[in-house]
Amino acid sequence: MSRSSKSHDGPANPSRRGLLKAGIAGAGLVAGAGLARAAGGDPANLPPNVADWSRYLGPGVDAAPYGMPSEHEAQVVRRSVEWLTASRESSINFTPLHELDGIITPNGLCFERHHGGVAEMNPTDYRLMINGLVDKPLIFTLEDLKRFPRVNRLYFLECAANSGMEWRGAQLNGCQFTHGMVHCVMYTGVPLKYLLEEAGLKTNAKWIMPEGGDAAGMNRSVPIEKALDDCIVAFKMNGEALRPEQGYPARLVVPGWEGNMWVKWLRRIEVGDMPWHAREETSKYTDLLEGGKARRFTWVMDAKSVITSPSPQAPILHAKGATVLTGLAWSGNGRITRVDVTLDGGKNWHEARIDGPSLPKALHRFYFEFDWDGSELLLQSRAHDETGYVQPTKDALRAVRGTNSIYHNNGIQTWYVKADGGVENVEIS
Ligand SMILES: Nc1nc2c(c(=O)[nH]1)N[C@H]1C(S)=C(S)[C@@H](COP(=O)(O)O)O[C@H]1N2
Ligand SMILES: [Mo]
Repeated sequence: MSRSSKSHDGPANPSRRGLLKAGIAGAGLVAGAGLARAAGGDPANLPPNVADWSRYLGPGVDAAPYGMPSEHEAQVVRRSVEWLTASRESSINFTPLHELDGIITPNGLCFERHHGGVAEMNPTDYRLMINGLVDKPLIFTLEDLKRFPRVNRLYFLECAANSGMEWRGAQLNGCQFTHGMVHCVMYTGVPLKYLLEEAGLKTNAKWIMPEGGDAAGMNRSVPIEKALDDCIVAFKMNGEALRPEQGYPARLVVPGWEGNMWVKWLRRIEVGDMPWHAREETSKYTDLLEGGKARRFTWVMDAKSVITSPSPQAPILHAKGATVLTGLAWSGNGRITRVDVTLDGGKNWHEARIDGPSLPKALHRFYFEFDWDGSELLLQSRAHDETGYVQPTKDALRAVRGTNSIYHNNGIQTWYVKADGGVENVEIS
C-alpha cells in the first residue's frame, strides 16, 4: 500500500494499522528537527519501574464534588484578545477549538459574548413574559416552563462576527481566535411554538422580539415562521443547567442563525406585525457593501469549516510519518455532506472522513490521516452542505461583499505548516 499522502484519499484502510503502529513507535524514539520532540518523561515513572501513581492510594470519592479537568489540561481555557474590545462587560472570548475533539463543546469552554456582562439571575425570581399580538398575555415561571413537553437537540451557535477580524487578510494566529466564536452543545428545553400557542397568536402575528434580562436588554426581531419552526426556550445544556455565561436560567435557541439572535437571560417575547429595527439589526449585525448599501437580516450562518489541528496553537510536534489532521465543519442550512482537505494550497483535494453524528445545524468532526514527509504544507478545508452549497474562498466572498464587512465571513482558511512543524495563519485565496 502506498504511503504517499497524495494517493491517500478517503477513509484509512484498516490494513494501515500495522504500519501506523510501527510508525508511531518509531517516532517516539527518534527526536525530529525543530519543534518535533521525543516523548520525554521522568524515567522513574517509565517501564520497567513502578510509576509513582501506582504506589499509593489516590484521593477518594468526593475529593471534587463537581469534577474538574486534570491539572495537566490547565492550558485548555477560553481566551480573549486584549485589544479587541474596550471593556470586559461588552466583550468576547473564544472556544479553544484546537484542544477539543468530537462535536460537543464542554460547558466551561463555550465562548462568551456579552453586551452588558453576565446577568446574575436567580431561578426563583425568573419570569418569562409573552405579550403583544396574543389572545392572552402570559408570564411563566421557570417551573411553568418545565411542565411543557421538552426536546433535546444538538446545535452549533456561531457569532456572526466569527472570523470577522480576518476579512481583509490573515490576522490572528490560532483557530481559537480566528474561528472560536462557535460552540455546540445539546440543549434541553421547550419548543417556542408551544409557548406561543399557549398565549394564542393573533392572525396578524408576523414577528417576535425576544428580549434579554441583562443590563444590555438585548433584543432582535425574529420572523414568526422561524419562531414556530425549530426555536427552543432552553434551560439545560449538555444535561445540566445553563451556565450563567450562557443565559441561566433560560435562553432562546435559534438553530442555524447568527448567535446574536439567541437571546440569553430571556425575559420577554413580544409578538408584533413588523420587525422592530433594533440596534442589533441596524447599526450592528448588518453588512456594509461597496456602494454604501448594507445587507440586513442576514440570519443564516452559511457552511464553514476549519482545520483545528495542525493549526498555529497545535503545531506538529512529532517526526515525519503518520499524522492526523482534524477539524470542524458546520452549516446553518442543515447537514454537512462532505469536507475536502488540501495539503498543497488547493492543487490536490482529498475527501476527509466525517466521524461521529451528522446532525443538521450541528458541528461535524472530520479527519484526514496522512504521512507527512516533513515538507512545508498549505492546509485548507472546504465544507459542502446538503443544499449543495460549497464553502467559498475569501476572494470569492470579497468579490461579492467588498472589503467593509465584519460579519458572515465563512471563507476558506489556510494554515502554513513549516518544515519544523510550526504553523502560521496565512491567506492564499
Ligand atoms: N441577553 C443577551 N443575549 C445575548 C447577548 C447579550 O449580550 N445579551 N449576546 C448575543 C451574541 S452577540 C452572541 S454571539 C451569543 C453568544 O452566546 P454565548 O455567550 O452563549 O456564546 O449570545 C447572544 N445573546
Ligand atoms: Mo455575536
